[in-house]
Amino acid sequence: MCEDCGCGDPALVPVDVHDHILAGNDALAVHLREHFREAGVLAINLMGSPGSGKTAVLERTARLAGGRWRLGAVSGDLATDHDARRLAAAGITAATITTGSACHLDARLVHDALHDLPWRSFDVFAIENVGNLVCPAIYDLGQAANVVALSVTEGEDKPLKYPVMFRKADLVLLTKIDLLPHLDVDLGAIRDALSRVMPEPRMIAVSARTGEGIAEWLAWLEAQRPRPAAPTPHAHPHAP
Ligand SMILES: Nc1nc2c(ncn2[C@@H]2O[C@H](COP(=O)(O)OP(=O)(O)OP(=O)(O)O)[C@@H](O)[C@H]2O)c(=O)[nH]1
Ligand SMILES: [Mg+2]
Repeated sequence: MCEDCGCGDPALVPVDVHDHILAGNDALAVHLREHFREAGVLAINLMGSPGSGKTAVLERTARLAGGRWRLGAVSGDLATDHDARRLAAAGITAATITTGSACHLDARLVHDALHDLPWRSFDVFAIENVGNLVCPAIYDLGQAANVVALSVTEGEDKPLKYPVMFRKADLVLLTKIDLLPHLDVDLGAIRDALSRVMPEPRMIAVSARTGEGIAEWLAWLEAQRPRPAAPTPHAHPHAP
């Protein structure tokens, strides 16, 4: 149970109090987004079920793109710093956010974690959210894009069962596709489910184990990176 947001239970957190919490969160998220944009940092909110392969994808990303981009991350978990340690071992500058009982990250937690990170130097900053297909989708963290890791073992119907998460996704990473030969998974059914909930369905199938699809994921990240603002033309000509 998430004591912070009450997991949408109005008996625990009245609707007006919940709205107030979200409004405060959103104001701080706007502030974070502005900072990321000014510093040229691509911030990604990486969400998904527990064990869907979020950390493994980031580890693979570092192996293939570590020389090209300065990568940073925060990793949210109820307990342990396992993921931040894994990410650091892969070459990502990473910090842990320990949430205790909260089942999602919020803008305040991310903001405070940034104090311990050289975040302005990052090209790509991954916010690995707490493993959960519900609450993380509700909290804006100042990210430029939402990415949801959905593993092939979770079942084709998850986008239909957790529409809020998938409706907010800019990209779904279908993870662990090296396992497909061992499973009865209908990729068409997953694509169909995504097309019913995502406003602009976009899915990349990847395997952190074999590296399949990771190049496409990197190309997607590259396309999201902020471009430097074009110089504004002078209104008057310079004297020769
Ligand atoms: N076969 C296979 N296993 C994978 C792949 N990616 C991750 N795994 C395994 O799936 C398990 C969970 O992976 P993690 O990367 O820890 O998943 P996560 O989403 O970060 O987990 P939490 O942060 O705990 O929610 C581990 O045992 C990984 O080895 C993959 O591409 N293929
Ligand atoms: Mg993880």
